[in-house]
Amino acid sequence: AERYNPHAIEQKWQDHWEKSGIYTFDEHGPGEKHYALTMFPYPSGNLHIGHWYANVAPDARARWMRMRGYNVLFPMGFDAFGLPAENAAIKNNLDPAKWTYSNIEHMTGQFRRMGTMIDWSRKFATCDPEYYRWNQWFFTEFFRRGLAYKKDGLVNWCPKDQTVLANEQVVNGHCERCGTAVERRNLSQWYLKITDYADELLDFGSADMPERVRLMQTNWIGKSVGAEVTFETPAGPETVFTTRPDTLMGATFLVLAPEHAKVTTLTTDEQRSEVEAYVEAAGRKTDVERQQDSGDKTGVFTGSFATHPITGHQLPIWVADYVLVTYGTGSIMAVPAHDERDFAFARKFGLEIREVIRAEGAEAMDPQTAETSYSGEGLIVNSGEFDGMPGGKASIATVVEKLEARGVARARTTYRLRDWLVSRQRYWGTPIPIVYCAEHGAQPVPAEELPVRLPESVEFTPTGQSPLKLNRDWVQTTCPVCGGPAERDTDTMDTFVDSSWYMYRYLSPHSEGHPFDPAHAHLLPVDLYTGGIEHAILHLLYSRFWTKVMRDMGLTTQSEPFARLRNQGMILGEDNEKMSKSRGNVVDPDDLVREYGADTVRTFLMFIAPWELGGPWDSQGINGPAKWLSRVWNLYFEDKTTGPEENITEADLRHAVHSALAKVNGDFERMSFNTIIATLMELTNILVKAKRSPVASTAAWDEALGIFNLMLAPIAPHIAEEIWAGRNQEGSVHTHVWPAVDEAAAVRDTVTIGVQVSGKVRGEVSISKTATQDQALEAARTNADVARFIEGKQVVKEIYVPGRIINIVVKD
Ligand code: ANZ
Repeated sequence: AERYNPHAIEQKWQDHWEKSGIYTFDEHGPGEKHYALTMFPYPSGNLHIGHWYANVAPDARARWMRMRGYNVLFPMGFDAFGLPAENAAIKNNLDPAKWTYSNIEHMTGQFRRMGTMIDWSRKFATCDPEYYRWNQWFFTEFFRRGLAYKKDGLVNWCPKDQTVLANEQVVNGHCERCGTAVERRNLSQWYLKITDYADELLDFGSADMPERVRLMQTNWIGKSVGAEVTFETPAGPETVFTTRPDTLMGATFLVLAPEHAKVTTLTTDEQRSEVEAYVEAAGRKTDVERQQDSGDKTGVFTGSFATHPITGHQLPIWVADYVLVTYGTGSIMAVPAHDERDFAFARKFGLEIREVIRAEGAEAMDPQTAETSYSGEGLIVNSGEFDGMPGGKASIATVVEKLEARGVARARTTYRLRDWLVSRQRYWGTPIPIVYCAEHGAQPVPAEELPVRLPESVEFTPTGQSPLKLNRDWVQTTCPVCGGPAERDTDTMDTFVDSSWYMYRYLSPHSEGHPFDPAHAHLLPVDLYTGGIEHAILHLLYSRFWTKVMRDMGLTTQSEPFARLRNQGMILGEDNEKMSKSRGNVVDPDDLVREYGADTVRTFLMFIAPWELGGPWDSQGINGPAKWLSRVWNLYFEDKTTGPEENITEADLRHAVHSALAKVNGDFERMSFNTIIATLMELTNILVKAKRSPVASTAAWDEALGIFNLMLAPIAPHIAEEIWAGRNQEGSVHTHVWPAVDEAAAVRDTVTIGVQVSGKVRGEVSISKTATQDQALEAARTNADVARFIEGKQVVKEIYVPGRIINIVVKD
């Protein structure tokens, strides 16, 4: 018989599947719906090993779900707007659209060679005007609902990419994409009002997401419960936000952010030059630099004082850049005894430290010698009527109530989350569908005029202004209200808008009347969403927000887009470093497919590590799965196998097959792919032996080959299909129903235990769990492997430890 040659079969089956359309999803098909989605790629040009890793395991799982009778939607598209296309255009003078679509074409071919069950009839790219038209439609709907607004303000500016960035795209003060230090600029930009949904976004409801993802989102939203307290100052009342109103009596000074509006009025003439110099220097630092706790605290005195609302004490007002203008009210009451930053600041500038919270049983704090603040909850001290109450969360409500009655405070909750800045000064994105009329201001482009298409010929050199601005013909338009002259907004949308709702578009990718056809809403939500942990905050938070707005618009009844989320790990280079061209440790999946075939690459990527962990590439390791699939091939296509005659019984064989099947089911459910492959490999060993046993002429053998073929199908779809055809089965293995576990065969009343002869393991016997000592020893003595070592010798002792071991001690 022929040897296993993946190249002789893979392309053939891929063509066949495409022609027969077995992967085309039919929303009216039988079975419960199951929507499985893997995050769509950016069309950078090539699928790398990470794409394979991210896609093959979810593909195997989707196939398993389908064979189990679910009606599985498993689509794919391309997240096609963004800077790389534009940068390629600038560098190589290429049309970004041509560059993008040719990459998509190439990558679609690579996906096909992976042998996935993706329904390509649903493919779209977010740069298709038929797609981004709906970004624009959503934008105008958000605008009408007050959820999109334009605002002047300090924004993050990347000097290299020459565009504004959302807060989420700034990592440690640097551009997430290119690593350049981010600057601050004052610009008028569009924002989406995600803060309206802050509280709801903290509630994950039924959405099953990994704990760390929920934690990252929760921290990003940063809800703080506390109070606003008002202090009188020479520039009028100043309100601060605090999470510890119970420490009010310990407030010994106020601090304003350098950009705070009252800084100028509060600064006395004497302090003016010092304060101005400080404010200017602070303007050159990023928020992150300012908040770095390692840094020495800096600040200046304004020369003015505030009145403490309870004691009437005069508290000095300082300016310091550890207070951010964008959080709370941009000013704080400093409580050095109980806040670390305030403590460091007070120590440095010799300001008063006053203890008002004490740990139970602790000594009083000595403000002269104390080395740190105490930020625990403790008990309230030195605070008049509040003394003896527990501090912190336990007393916030009571303390605030009492202060409220005196008219000095009120309860307040703040969020770290900011509205989503969506304007970008680049070309390759969705034009913002707003026109400006001298008389009617900002007006949304009417739905029937959408899409506002990107003009095709533009000058790309990034100037810091949108390239669209230079195209006067495109910019000049008419006002939808009065028909008079008007100008278009020349910015494009953040590409995260595109990915915030794409999972809906797959339901009806060609719908011209809706972003998605409501008739298909029963396919929602996505049942299993898979992708990288790097999207734990931005993409997931944005798409959860988008879904809630869509729900409020009446487009869906769902509040969460994804019922279950799972993240794969990363495949590193063989050197345990991240793969990168500069390190020279990149593994190209195309090369691997040419050498080993797609089925082996698929199998190896599922076998190499627990899927959610990932791990280093192993160029030797891939030979294991390659050899395994050859053995599998021989099992079915070789007439005889060489090796000694074996004695596997029908019961043994059925037990092996059905217990493996039960294990594989459980592992697919919990997405433990490496253990699925391990189980199938073990089962192969047994099948190879069974083929050399009399059992190979029984019905149990036929059943074993049939079930194994089906179990192989999700993992290695091409070889499984070839085996299916080779066994003269009808149709495709991939549309066949998954086998049922025979529970009686899967659980067994026999155990396999080792047999030692004089302490050395010589063989194994399968015996009933309830076997007597005599029966067990008899089975051991007659076992061929064991018999050889006791023949002609004198048995001096026999030991049987039920369920564990038999030891036969002999003497010559
Ligand atoms: C007095 C106080 C006493 C505070 C104390 C803390 C401990 P989170 O939990 O992150 O919300 N704060 C308020 N606005 C600020 C700003 N714009 N920039 C920097 N810090 C600011 O933090 C809330 C606490 O951070 C507030 O509670 C305030 O300090 C400070 F024993 O007020 B606290």
